[in-house]
Amino acid sequence: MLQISYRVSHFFGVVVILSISSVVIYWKSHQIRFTYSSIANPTRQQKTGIPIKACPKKSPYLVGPFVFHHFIGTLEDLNNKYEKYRPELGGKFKPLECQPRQKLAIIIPYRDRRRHLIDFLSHMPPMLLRQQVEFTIFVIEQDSPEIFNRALMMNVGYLEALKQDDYSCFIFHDVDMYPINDYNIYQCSTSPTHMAVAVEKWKFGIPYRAYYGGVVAYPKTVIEKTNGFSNLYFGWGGEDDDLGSRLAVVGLKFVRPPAVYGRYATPVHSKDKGNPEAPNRFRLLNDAKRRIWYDGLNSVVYNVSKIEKKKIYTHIHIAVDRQKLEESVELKKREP
Ligand code: BGN
Repeated sequence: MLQISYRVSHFFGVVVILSISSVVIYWKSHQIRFTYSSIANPTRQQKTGIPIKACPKKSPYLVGPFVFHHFIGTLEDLNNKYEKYRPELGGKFKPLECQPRQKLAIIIPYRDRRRHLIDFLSHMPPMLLRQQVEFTIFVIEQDSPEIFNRALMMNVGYLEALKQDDYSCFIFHDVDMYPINDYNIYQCSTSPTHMAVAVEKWKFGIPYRAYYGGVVAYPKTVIEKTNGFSNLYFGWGGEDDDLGSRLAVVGLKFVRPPAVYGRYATPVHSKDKGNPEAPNRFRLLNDAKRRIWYDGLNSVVYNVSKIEKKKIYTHIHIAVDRQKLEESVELKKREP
């Protein structure tokens, strides 16, 4: 990455100084410095183990808009591609040149989307590294045969990620949405943030004003306030609208990045045959504001069937017993 800086100098002659990582030109009273630094190469400070300075508020590596490319290759190819960034097992990536400000867990509710997952894993890390973010991608896969429950997988992802490390920021992410602007920063502010505001499949817009799906960022404190998310939406639709209702109950509003930044590419695919519409979503949504206190993190029930700490991400397999879960929510409701 080439950086150019300028300052006024007290030296009035003409001199060029060359070193391995920079060229400094003194010309009359001007000093122009060209510095080359590679994100991939650890600094001397890091090699020596001396604490490194906090990352700047704005990363110097941001390039602005960039393009989504479908990745032709395997997970093994990606493991090799990212080896130079030295992720810890389970896929924890850290900027090598500075101390990041937040620990980010990206939670992907997942079932049966291998191709999209490979594209996601190919697309995301380079952008997040340019943003100088510390992050881990958690893929939360719901086992067959129960109907898919996206918001439940978000609750599970939150709880399971916290068992691995003290993450302060959580981004809940559809596997088939790919950000295409570096300035859409993957960090949490104090407010929850709806990040997917210019989505390709809706002509780089959103389907309705209150849409709150696709990609949302939550600081840990807000998830605690809303009791996480609803456990009851089995099937497609409504669970993201439910998240929005919860925020209103605890007196919070979500924010959005400007549409030029919150842009997402989306691959074309037909509606999931394996994920039928949730027939009770209208009834659930009507009642969303009342359920927040007993339907969420405090009543969730699930079993972890497998945790796979892969080289570049963590894959957690979850078994769901719908009856047990619904009973648990009901029990919580009746608690005095
Ligand atoms: C909406 C769905 C959302 C979905 C968007 C975009 C519902 C609830 C109806 C009362 N909401 O219609 O969940 O993200 O479409 O596809 O179905």
